[in-house]
Amino acid sequence: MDRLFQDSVQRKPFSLNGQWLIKYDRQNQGHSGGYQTGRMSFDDEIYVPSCWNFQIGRYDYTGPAWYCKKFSTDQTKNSRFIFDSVSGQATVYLDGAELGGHYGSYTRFQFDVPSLKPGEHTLVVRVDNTVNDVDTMPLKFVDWYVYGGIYRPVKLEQFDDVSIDRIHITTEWRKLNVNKVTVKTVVKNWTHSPYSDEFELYIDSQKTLQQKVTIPALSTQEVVFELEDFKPQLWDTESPKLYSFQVKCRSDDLIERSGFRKIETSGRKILLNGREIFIKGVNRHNDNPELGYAINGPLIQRDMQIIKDLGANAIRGSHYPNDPLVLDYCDQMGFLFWEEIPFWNHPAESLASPVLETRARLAMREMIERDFNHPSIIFWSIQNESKSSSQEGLALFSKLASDIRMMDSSRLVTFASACGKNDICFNLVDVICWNTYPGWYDDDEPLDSLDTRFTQILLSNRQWLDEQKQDKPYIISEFGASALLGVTTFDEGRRWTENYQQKLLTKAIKALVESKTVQGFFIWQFCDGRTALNRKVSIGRPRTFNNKGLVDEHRNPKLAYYSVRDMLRDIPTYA
Ligand code: GCB
Repeated sequence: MDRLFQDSVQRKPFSLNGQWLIKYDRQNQGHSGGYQTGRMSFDDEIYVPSCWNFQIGRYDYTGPAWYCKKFSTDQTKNSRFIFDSVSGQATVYLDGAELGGHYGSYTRFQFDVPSLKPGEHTLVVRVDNTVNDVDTMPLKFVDWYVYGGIYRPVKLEQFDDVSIDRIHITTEWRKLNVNKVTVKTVVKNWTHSPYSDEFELYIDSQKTLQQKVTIPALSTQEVVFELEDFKPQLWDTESPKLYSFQVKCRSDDLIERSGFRKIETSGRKILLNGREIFIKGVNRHNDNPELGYAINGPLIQRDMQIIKDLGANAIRGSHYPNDPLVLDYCDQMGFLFWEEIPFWNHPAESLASPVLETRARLAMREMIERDFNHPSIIFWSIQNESKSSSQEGLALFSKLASDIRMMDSSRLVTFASACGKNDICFNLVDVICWNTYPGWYDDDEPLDSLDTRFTQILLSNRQWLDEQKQDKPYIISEFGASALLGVTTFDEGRRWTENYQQKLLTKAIKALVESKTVQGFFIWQFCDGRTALNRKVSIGRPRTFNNKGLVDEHRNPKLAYYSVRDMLRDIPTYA
């Protein structure tokens, strides 16, 4: 996985990025045609990581496609094939034999091949980004672009005898002080004999602890380090202090980076290290007009700089697990991050599907396992705008909420509701988040009185929450208006103009701050982004883009960007 820091000293990963061959399989003939061997004729070459939609003529391709890459190894080694993200359903074949499958477009998966023989190998991946109306994540009806392909890095790691597979760092607090830090690692012994070794923990390159451990043959075991006297400097938005944790033994090492901060609620307040915070956030799709989800390091870094400059302190990674690079930048730049699974506008019928339940719970587990150590992440979100007013929603979201708390009790649980006062799932969360679009979808209030209207809505929602005994923080997780870059007017009431968006956002932010009803907000959205091509979505989306960005898809600022920037910079993060 590509990170912003060196994640191992001893490993020599073998990148499987670069040119691959691809065969599109609209008729789904690949299995009967023996494509898993990689011996068919191909349509094209394709660079990995990328989205196939950027190949000429494939902009709207949805369905199966077969990728193939040949590579060579020179020694017999225990091998692990790691895929950072592949769209939809992936099935992986090595030298014609199936290694396994994975469903879920935005998380990492891997397959282990003990004692891979030297020589030339053929790696084939069947990728299928088909979506339906019932049990895919996301569904067919979605307001962003569901790209296809192998769009995050692929690599091969090789091990002699053991591999250190994961580091999870947990903190036990005594009030606002770190009482104990536990560094839990998972170690795999690939060999047929027990492996005994000294395992060492280094913090910022200083050897801190060591212990002798024996891992039984062919098994996976936890190796746990407990730090009783480690008194780290805390991480916060102003001073995002990070530490490096390296666990090593004779034949492998793994490095993670983390920080220490306490996030909790107290009544309606959100507290970061005991200090009340106000969230000034933007929603961001990890998308780019030339690269899609394969948006690379320099472009991500630029987005982060633009958002910092805007005066925001938080980002919602709408609507799926983000690239680990985004999270690394958030950690080191002091952003607060909201992460969620691609659970978007699922209706009640679909929420009852056992297949959807399995997929949602897997996505949640993979996201939390992968991103557990990022101090920037403060919210795990269950879903966006799915039917949280239904019993089906309540049943499934209850399971997801308890899965989250079982895996990670150190963060806040939320979801973005579109059901408002009909929602029956607010008891499940720590923070109530509500999407609302006055002045765009929700009502036709004239622009001039929109601030009053916004205030009325906020006060009435807060009052309703009080009546429901929901004494919790309340956040507006989406609000906004579309503007086409370059379309300006003297007539501010004209929708789709930069002026209308500018006015709407500034009035909304004023109401959000002055009404004292919310603990923060996330503007919809940071930048314009490509949306679904089907008529149902695109009919209200000029250029087939969602145009509610503060900047357009090339990150050119609209008028609203400057006005919002002036306002956000003046809103303090800490009370
Ligand atoms: C929403 C969705 C978001 C959409 C946005 C819009 O409520 O959560 O994904 O793109 O509204 O622009 O309609």
